[in-house]
Amino acid sequence: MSKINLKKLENQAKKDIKKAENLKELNLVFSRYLGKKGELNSVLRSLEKLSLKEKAKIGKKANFIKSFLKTEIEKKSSLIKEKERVQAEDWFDVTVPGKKITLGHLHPLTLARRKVEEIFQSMGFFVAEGPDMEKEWYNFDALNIPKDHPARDLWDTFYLKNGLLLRTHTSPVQVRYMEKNNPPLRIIVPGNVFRHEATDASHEFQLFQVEGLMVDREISVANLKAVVGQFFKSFFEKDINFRLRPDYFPFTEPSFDIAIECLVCRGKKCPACKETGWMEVAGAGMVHPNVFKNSGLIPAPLADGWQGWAFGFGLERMAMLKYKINDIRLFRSNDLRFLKQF
Ligand code: FA5
Repeated sequence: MSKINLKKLENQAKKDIKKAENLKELNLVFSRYLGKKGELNSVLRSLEKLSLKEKAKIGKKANFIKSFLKTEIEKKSSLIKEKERVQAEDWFDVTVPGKKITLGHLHPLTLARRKVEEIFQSMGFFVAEGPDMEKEWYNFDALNIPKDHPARDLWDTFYLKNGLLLRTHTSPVQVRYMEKNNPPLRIIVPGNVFRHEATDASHEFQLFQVEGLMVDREISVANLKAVVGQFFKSFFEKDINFRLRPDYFPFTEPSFDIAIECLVCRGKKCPACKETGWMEVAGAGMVHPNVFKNSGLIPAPLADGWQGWAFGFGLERMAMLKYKINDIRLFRSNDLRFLKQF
């Protein structure tokens, strides 16, 4: 076999390797050129008839082509295998049922907040807002709590470097709203409040409060109790026991605390209700005349027959009772095992 024939054989083999589309075809190429009875071996066998010089020359060339083709076939084999692997991965069986997509859902406090807003809106209340960072005036002074008054100790306050503070309750929005709006008024104010206090099963340092304010002619504690009772009934979707007891707030007179019979333990006493069977959910009372005055409603509305009542309840505590949660800290723990239940 001449040199030219060897070159031709090499070129043809290269073309065949390139053409092979799968391992079966590639194996055939291998057998055809490199197999025992393959073309290269037959070249090597035919060398016997040649002179020593030619044997050495053509034999060297044939062995070189042999190892070159072997490498090329191996390369091609890896390429085919990789291609088949990718194709297998891309393969899509339309009949296989799809994976269920896990949908996000609302946080229990958002659910509770929305429910509260819906109930009060259905009773004609407007949803108002105020800033989380508040002036001392609105958080305290305007609410009849002058500087150095011991009542400020009721609210452990985070004071900010910019001269403001993180509001400790939603009551400042009573004043902000009455500055801009004339009675009759019916509002609720849901929002964050912050208190520099230690946490336990029923206390957090950041919580949601919902303020309620109604100013109208000849309204009394009886109206407050009726509205609150109706709200509880709609929120818990059943009749529940609640009580008003005398309390003290500088911005209401008289003042009350409102407690609900603990729904976590049904009054049997548990950590959520501090073993009392009752959970305090709100402070409330008739709006103090000084608050009207500080809001710019002068002369004092009382003179004209206007009265007002207000309440402020903790949304977490309401949600604890509704969903039977025995520790307030769970709400902001970001524990998915807890959150996934809602
Ligand atoms: C107030 O904040 C008054 N502004 C409420 C008010 C409004 C009274 C209008 C009169 C008129 P108090 O500090 O008691 O009051 O808080 C009201 C409610 O917020 C409590 O009954 C409780 O449900 C909730 N609350 C207060 N502090 C915490 C706390 N650290 N963790 C969880 N809930 C709290």
